[in-house]
Amino acid sequence: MQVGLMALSEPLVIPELLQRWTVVGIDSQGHQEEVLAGWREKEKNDRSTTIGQLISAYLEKKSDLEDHTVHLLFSANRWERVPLMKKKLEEGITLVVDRYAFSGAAFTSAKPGFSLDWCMKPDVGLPKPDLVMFLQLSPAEAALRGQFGEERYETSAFQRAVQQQFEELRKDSTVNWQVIDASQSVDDVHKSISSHSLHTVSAAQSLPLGELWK
Ligand code: FDM
Repeated sequence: MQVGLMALSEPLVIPELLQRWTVVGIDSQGHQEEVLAGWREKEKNDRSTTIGQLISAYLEKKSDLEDHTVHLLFSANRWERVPLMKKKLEEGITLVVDRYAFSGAAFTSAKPGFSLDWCMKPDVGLPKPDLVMFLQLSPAEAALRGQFGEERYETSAFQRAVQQQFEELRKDSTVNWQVIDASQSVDDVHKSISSHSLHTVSAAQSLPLGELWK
């Protein structure tokens, strides 16, 4: 059984890279690859679940939600996809998951009054990624890449606080974190992601699916 599952927790989205990411070339090893991004598949108009729609409206500032509530909704939105994720993993499909529980913990714990420990709790036991890639970019370089949009959380001060929380999360040696230098060219970033991915997919074949943060 192949249990490759990766989460891409990036401080800033690089659209060209995400496009390439979906064609990372896992097929050349005879494996299938599939993107399962839950509510985030807005490019594909997939806001299929009720919870996903609540989160989207909140991020687009069309509605307000209490901070603990939105945190738990993000987590619930992952849990509601777990049966499907497990089914696909059992079929031998490698899942590439954008953000996942790591963004959940980093973003909420960057808000005043939230501990990282509390923020991680609702996601304890989710399918554990075999690899988590963090695309590292300095705030100065990130600023050159493009402007923030209108969505909630898209301010430099908040993103800096989020980055600090990611640094805390990365200290956890039970998760296979790999930091990718995102200041390289798109080609080089792609090569690096591709090589980590292929290595992990092949190593994960003989491993059972783990439980996150347990
Ligand atoms: N985000 C994302 C959270 O606050 N919690 C979560 O659990 C997840 C998955 O939502 F600012 C935040 C991160 C980001 C916003 O995500 C929308 P995208 O990937 O930028 O669309």
